[in-house]
Amino acid sequence: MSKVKTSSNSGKRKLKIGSSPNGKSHPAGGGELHQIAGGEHPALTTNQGLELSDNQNSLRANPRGPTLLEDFILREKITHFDHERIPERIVHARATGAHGYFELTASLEKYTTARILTEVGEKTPLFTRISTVAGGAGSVDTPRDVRGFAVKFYTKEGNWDLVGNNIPVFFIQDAIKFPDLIHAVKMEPDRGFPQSATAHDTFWDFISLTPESMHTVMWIMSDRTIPRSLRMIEGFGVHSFRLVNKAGESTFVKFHWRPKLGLQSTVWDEAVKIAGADQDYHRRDMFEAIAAGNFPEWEFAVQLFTQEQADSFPFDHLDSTKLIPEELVPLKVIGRMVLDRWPDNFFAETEQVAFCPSHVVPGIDFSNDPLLQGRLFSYLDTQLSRLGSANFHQIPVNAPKCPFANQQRDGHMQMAQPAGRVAYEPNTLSGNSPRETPKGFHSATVTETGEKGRIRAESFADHYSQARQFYLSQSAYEQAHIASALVFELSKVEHLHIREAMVGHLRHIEKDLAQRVAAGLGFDKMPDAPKAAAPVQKMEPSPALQIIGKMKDTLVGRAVGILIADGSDGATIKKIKKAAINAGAGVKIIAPRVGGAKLADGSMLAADGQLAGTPSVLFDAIAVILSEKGAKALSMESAAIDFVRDAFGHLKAIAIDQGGQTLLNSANVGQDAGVVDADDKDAFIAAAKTRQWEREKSVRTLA
Ligand code: HDE
Repeated sequence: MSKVKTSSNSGKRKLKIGSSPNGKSHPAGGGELHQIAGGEHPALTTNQGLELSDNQNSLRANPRGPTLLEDFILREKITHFDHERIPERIVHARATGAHGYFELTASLEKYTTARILTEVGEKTPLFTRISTVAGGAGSVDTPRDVRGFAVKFYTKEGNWDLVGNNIPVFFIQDAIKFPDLIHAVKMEPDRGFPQSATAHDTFWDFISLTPESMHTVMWIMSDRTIPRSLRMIEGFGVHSFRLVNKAGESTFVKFHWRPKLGLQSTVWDEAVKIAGADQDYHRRDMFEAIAAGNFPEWEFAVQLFTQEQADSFPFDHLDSTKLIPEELVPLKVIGRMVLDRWPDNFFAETEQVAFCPSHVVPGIDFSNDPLLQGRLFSYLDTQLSRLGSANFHQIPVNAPKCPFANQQRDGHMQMAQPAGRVAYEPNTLSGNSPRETPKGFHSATVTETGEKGRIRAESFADHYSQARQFYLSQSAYEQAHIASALVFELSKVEHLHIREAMVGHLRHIEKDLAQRVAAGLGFDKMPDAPKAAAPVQKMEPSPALQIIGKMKDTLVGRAVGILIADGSDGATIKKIKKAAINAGAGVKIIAPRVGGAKLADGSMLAADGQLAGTPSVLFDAIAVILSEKGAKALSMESAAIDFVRDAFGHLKAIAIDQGGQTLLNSANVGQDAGVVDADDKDAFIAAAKTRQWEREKSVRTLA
C-alpha cells in the first residue's frame, strides 16, 4: 500500500515512492512500473485535489470488460488533454523565448519622461520572443523568413511592448493589406503547402502586384533571413514612434537592437541542410547558450529626429517600407538587453505571452504610420481570440510587475477577487479605489487637419529608390546571394507571367540584378518594366546595411566540430580543442560511434555527437584528425564525405592532419587558404573566425 504522509509545515501531501501505488491492480502494460528510487513526492491528485491511488488503469466493469462512464478521473484527465492546444498565432507561431533584463546606459531625459529611458543603471525585467513568420508552431527554425523580435519590458510604469522584426522595413504601407500579404505567403489553401516558404506562386503573385514591397523583398532575399543564430540578428522597431518630454514636446524615434556577437548568417544550402539535421537549431542554440551562462546580449540604440529633419528626408518616415539610413541619422546607443533565464514552461510563457504595440508607457507615443495604426487594433483583438479571454493580462508572463488596478471586472477565467461594493469611477463610496492621476499617460499633442478619405499619400509613391540603395550597398558576395535567392524562389513559381513581372520590377532596382535573375531563369528577352509611380532617386550607398561588413571576426558564441575515429592523434585533438575554446567557441567531438573512439595511444575519447546525426552544418568550422586507417574507413562513409564536402561548400575553415587530408582527397575537396594544417592552430583559429568568401566561386554558380 502507498504511504501517504502529510507534512506538517508545508501542508503538502507527500507520497513515499518505493511500493506499488495500488496493491490490487496491475501496472500499465502488465510490466514493472518504472519507479524513481527513494525521495518524497507530492501525491498525484485530480484538479479538485482528490488523491489518486491508480494512474495506470481506467475503471472497468471487469478486468477485460468495458470502461465505465463513471470514471470521472479518466474523463477529467482526457478532457483536459483534449483542450491542451490553443489557437496558434496566425503569424509568428514558431518561436523561442527567454527572460532577461534591460539596463539603461544613457538617459533620454531631454526627450522623454519614460522612466525606463531616463533612469541610468536601472535594470528592467523583460521577456523576449524571437520568431519566424510564415510557418506553424511546429515548423523548422531555419526557413528563409523574416524573424520577429518582440520584447516585453516590465517597467515601473506598466508594460512596454516593442514588437519588431530583424528587418527594418515591411512589405506593405497600409494595414488593410496585411491579411492579403499573409494569405499569399502562407500555405496555398487548396493544397496545404508549402509550409514556411515564400518560394511559391501565391506569394510572388501578390508581391509582383505590390511594388511597395520591393525594398523589403531585397532584404528577404539577402542572407538576413537565414541567420546563423538568433543571438546574431539585429532587431528593429520598424515604425517611427514618438518620445514625449516633460514639456510635452515630442521627438520622433526609431528603435534598434544590435547583437553583441555581431551579425552572422548561413549560406542557403547550409540553411536547407540544417533544417534536416536539427529542426530546432535556433531554439536549441539559445537554450544551450543560456544554460552555459553565455547570455545573449544586444545593444539598444535609437535614431532621434525632429519633424523639421523628417521634412527634409527624401522619403516619408511614416512609410514602413522606408528606413532612415544611419548615415543620415546616426544611432545613439542607450542601453543593453541581456537574456539570462530560460522559461520554466514553454507553453505558459513563450506560447501565452501576448504582445501588443499599443502597450506603451508615459513618454512613448505613436506616429501616424498607417501600418502601426492598424497594428494598434490588431494585436489586442488577436490576443482575445488566441488566449480566449479579456483577462489574458492576468497570465503571469503578461502581468505587469508594477501595481495595476482599475474597475474592469469579471470575464472568462477571472483570477482576481476584488473586494468591496464599488466597481466604477469616480465614486464617493470607497476611500481607496483607483483614480486617474496627472502623471498618467497623455497622448502627444498633435494637430490633425485635412480631408478624410481612403488615400495613399503622394509621399509614399517611391517604391524603388531604397530597394536600389539596399542592393548597391551590399558587398559583391551579398549581391550574388540576393540574385541567386531570387532565381531560386522564382524558379519554384509555376506561372511564367509572375516570374516576368518580378524581373520587370528588378529593372527599376538595378539593371545588373535584373539581368542576372533573367539569365538564371532562362529568359531570352528582358520583360517590360512596369510604370513606376515615382522616379527612382539616386541615394548614397549605406554600408551599415551589409551583413559581411558587420560580421565580427570572432569565434565567440560559435561552434567547432572535431571529427575523429579510432587511431586519431590525441595530442592534435587536444591542441585544436584548447585553441578553439580559448577563442570563445564551443567544441564538440564527432566520432563514427556514439561512445567515442580509441585514440592512437590506446585511450578512449568520448564523443559528443555521432557522425551520422551530427553533420558539419551544425558547426562554424571543423577539424578532421584521423589516422590513415581511420581515414580509409571513413572514405567509405557518405556521412563523413558529406561532413567535409559541406564544410568546404559552406565556406568554413577546415583543419586537417595527414589522415584528414586523405579524407578530403576521397571527398574531392580542394585546397585553399581556409584549409589549414592542424599543427598551425593559429592559422586555423584566424580562418575559423570568418567565412571563406573567396571560395564561393569554386563551389557553386551564383546568379
Ligand atoms: Fe504583426 N502580428 N502585424 N507585425 N507581429 C502578430 O499578433 C499584424 C507587423 C510582429 O512574438 C499577431 O500576437 C498586422 C509589423 C511580431 O508573439 C497579429 C500588421 C511588424 C509578432 C499581427 C502586422 C510585426 C507579430 C499574430 C500590419 C514588425 C509576434 C499573433 C498592420 C514591426 C509577436 C499576435 C510574438 C504578431 C498583426 C505587421 C511584428 C495577427 C495587422 C510591421 C514580432 O496580431
